[in-house]
Amino acid sequence: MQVKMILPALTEAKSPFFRPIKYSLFPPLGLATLAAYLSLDDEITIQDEHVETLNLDDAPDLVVIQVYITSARRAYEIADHYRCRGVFVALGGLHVTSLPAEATQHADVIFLGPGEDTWPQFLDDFRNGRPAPCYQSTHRTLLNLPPIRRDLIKRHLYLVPNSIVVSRGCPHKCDFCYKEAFFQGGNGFYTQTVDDALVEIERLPGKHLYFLDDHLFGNVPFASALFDGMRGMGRLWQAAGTVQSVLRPGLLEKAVACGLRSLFVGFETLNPENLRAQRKFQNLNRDYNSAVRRLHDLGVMVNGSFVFGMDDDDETVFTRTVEWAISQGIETATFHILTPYPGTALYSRMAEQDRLLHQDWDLYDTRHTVFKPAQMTAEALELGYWQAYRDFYRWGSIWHGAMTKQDWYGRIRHATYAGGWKKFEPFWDMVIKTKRVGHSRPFLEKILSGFGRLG
Ligand code: B12
Ligand code: SF4
Repeated sequence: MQVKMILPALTEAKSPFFRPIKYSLFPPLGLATLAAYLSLDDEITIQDEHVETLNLDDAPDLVVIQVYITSARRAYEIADHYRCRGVFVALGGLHVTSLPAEATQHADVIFLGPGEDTWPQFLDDFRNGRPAPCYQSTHRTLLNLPPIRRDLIKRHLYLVPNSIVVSRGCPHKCDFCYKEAFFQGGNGFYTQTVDDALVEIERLPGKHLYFLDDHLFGNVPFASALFDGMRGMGRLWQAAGTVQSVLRPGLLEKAVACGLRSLFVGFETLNPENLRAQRKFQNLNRDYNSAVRRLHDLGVMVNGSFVFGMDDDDETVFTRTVEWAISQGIETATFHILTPYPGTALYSRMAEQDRLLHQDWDLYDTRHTVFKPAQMTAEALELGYWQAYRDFYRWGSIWHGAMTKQDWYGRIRHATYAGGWKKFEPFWDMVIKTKRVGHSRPFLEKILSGFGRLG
């Protein structure tokens, strides 16, 4: 059977603000995970429109498309194209799960939730000639998974080909997060066995890893055993974690001992009222300054994530947040405009309050205001968002942040990491055009390792 798996480009990836490097980081891990359930006799291709031009001139037996909210338009276009050619089209992913009635108009079959239980069931049904129109995941497990088909990934096109997830979901329930909608009808947080996770890590060549888990530290016994098992593997890795997990004594130290060198931390807001309103209780009453200090003292760089536009935010939020981040020496920051994704508690609340401005999913990209903010205009929210990026990444700010580090190694590491991410766009464009993104990985590893001083 010929199977084509497609990750369509997100709309913003085609916009004038497109930063190619952001979309050349990670390969389509979800599709490679699903490919593992196909047979070795099947002819499978995975195409990622962020890094290659799609060839749509074929007529495989089955087309599989992963749909994110801002790739929905493009995904449906590709799906319609193949269906016109008589090809059977399967759609799945976050957006399909949020809005099945919309997706089903463009598909022969849709999948709601994670695919590990429903996808193999569908493949049996499809081969037997009686596929159902919709499969809803209920039985959630990562036990006995077939090995991810990493051989189908074009590694050289990505800066971080070694992306990995060893859990799914998260134990928390923030109102704005996709998680509750996606995992509806079953377990919302579960992990692999530690042994299986270690085997998957062993399969990855080189040093660098990026854990894409929503919350790698969410199950403490699991994370602790995983970090023990990774000790001595010689890895350098990055991941995402909460403020709470950073402050927990012991676990962070274990992570650092096995190679954690940079962490994405969801600070989201400096305002406790906002945290309460979004039910982000795990961040309440946590000392953000101590969390950053703990990470830095252990040699871990911080990518702080912040959301603007919650109901307690007025126009002072941008400057206050940026100044705090710079004063703490946070190396990189990711800012977002609050975005009510369909299916989330936040979306229902905004709809009830009649505050949604439109349902143009292309603009639900966390760069546009899609709802009526409580204490500023929609325009002010967007302007403030862009200003925050400019203010945080100007050379003066980078220098200021770098000077919070204790020695020159730390300062140079800070400046090269922050500058490398946001200031060297022409360089990244050139390496992407010449398909040499992978060649930049040793440079990334050098910075993460503090130029060799942190192992
Ligand atoms: C990598 C990543 C990206 C990459 C995506 C490209 C890529 N190569 O995958 C990049 C950097 C481009 C990116 C960008 C953004 N991202 Co992002 N990203 C992720 C991340 C960290 C990992 C994705 C992943 O690989 N997961 C692991 C694999 C195994 O799971 P999966 O891809 O979901 O696939 C499974 C299922 O979805 C399902 N499935 C998927 N497709 C199909 C198809 C079929 C037919 C079937 C059967 C099943 C199926 O089965 C798979 C196996 O279970 C997730 C968080 C997370 N942990 O998932 C956030 C996440 C997807 N991103 C998010 C956000 C907010 C964004 C941005 C808006 C951020 C920003 N401001 O720039 C943008 C735009 C995305 C958008 N919504 O339009 C949110 C999504 C919110 C939403 N409702 O869309 C997430 C969930 C993070 C979060 N906790 O909020 N992101
Ligand atoms: S902690 Fe992060 S991943 Fe977990 S529910 Fe909240 S926003 Fe979602």
